Amino acid sequence: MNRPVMGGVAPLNAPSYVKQQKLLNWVAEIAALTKPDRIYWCDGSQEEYDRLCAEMVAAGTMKKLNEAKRPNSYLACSDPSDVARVEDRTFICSEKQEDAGPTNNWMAPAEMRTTLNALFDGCMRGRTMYVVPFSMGPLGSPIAHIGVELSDSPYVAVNMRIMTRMGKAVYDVLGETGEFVPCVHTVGKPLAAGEQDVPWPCNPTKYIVHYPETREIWSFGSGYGGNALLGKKCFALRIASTMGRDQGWLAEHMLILGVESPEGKKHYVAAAFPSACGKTNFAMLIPPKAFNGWKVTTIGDDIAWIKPGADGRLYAINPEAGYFGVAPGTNMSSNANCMSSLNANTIFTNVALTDDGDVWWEGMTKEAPAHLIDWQGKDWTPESAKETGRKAAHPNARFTVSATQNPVIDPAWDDPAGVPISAFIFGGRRSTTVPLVTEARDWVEGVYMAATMGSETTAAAAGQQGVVRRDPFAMLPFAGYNMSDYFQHWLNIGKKIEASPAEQPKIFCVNWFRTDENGKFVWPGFGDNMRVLKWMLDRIEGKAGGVEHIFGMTPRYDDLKWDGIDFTREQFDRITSIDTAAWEAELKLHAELFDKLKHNLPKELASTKAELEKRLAA
Ligand code: SAT
Ligand code: MN
Repeated sequence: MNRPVMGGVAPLNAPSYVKQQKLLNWVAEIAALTKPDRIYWCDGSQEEYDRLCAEMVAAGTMKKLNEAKRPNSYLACSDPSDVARVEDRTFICSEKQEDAGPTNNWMAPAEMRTTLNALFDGCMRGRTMYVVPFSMGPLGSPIAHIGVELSDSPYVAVNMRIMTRMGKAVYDVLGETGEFVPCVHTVGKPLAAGEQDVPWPCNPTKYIVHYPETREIWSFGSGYGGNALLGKKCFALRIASTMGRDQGWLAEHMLILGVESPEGKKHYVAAAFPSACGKTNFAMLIPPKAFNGWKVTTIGDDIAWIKPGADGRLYAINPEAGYFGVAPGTNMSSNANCMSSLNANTIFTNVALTDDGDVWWEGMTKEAPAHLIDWQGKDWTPESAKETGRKAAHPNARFTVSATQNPVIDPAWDDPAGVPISAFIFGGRRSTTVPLVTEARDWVEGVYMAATMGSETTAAAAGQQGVVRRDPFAMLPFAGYNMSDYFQHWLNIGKKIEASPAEQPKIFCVNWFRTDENGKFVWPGFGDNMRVLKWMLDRIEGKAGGVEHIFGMTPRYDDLKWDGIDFTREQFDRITSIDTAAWEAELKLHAELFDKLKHNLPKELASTKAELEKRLAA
């Protein structure tokens, strides 16, 4: 191995096509701090991807899957301590604490820099530092932005190639003076000379740090998902939301889908749900048979960047180029489009390995294979699982796959201009209280609904699962600044588009997750969500009725199309009924949230709440 002499600095090795001095200086500076053995500049080519994957197979980080069953695909299994985003280790280090707000962890930037400098000093010893240039959004789009991630994880480099527009071409857009968001990532496990590496290096100490004023990201100690693929939650949501606040646009935790009627009328809608609540499934929805002629197409499954256009409408792009989706529960009936996307060229993380070199996860098939190697490398059988309750795949197991493999990708998904948004949908995971679908009477009421959204927690984040927490706009772990200021920003955008002659998007709130007395979901969800989507489109076009209740407008049973499903009025009442006592309790939780967010809370939200309370009491 070609190591620098003790105490020496690895040569910069920059390719001649990198023309920006500021970038070169920064890479040299980070290398001087982190002291990698080598610096490698990623060009984003297929050859490079294949080579890095082969190196990880040799190192034991990944397994190559059976080429006949799952061509060009790999399985990576993480350290059992590194399986999800770590929200309690995520920091927004703005100069002023009030700019991070009460929902974010905060530390003064100077103090955090001191802490991180000590941790990053020599953290890449014995490793290669990969220079990963990427564009969030179509290269050169006026809505897109560039980042460069320096990481000592080859797993990060290959995942970034799928999840973003990564490679050489980014330097052409960057030129000599273009702006980029600097992202520094380390698994935090330097190697001493001759020390044998482990398959998934990481560190029990973790820091996911954002400096919004200088637009920097520093991540220490984790190799997993949003902790390490810094284009995703760190850049595209936390840093981008602050850019959006300053520049008049929105960075949102939203899927974007296109829906076309049999008559050929097309709308785009953006929908916010917390992590692991079905965004990928909704974005690839297959309408029920009775909806013959309706077509749903995907722009994105997780993140939307939205800017007001010259015509007063809101235009959205998907800043990502791939999907990092939850595998468990994905199957041919829940999401056939997703399943066929995963046929080849996919990286799986923390799913189980079959005896014939393929993958399996809970819910993939009704019956589990007779024998598997589980995500922790142990033998697994359905019988042993019954005894121990051990899952074959981790509940937050993921696939990484290019968006271009999605059979229902929207033709405009890569359009630099973005697509116009006709509606926003906000949804949480709630077993009670919140009805199937509600239309806000106006923008402010819609912002109120989104701001007060609650959801039961999932395996996407480390911590307790199934507890209801307020998750405003599904952005609780992702807003890069004060949540009340974020609400105000939404109200401001509303005022701006209201002043234009263009039609304003409608806002809806949905809940697919209400349960019966046995804890079973009442609503079938998945493809049948098309029934709700169609009602929304009919509302947009002024073609459907509904009934007003204390909280907004909901469809009556006969306002939905029920062909091809046996869903009774009784069942419908069950998931649309407003339980006054439950809503009184719910409003107390809204009050708690507003009390927590009282600094800069927009007064429109307090008055909307007062109106709600009045209607509830009447
Ligand atoms: O790990 S990620 O943050 O990318 C996934 C998620 O929480 O949605
Ligand atoms: Mn997400």
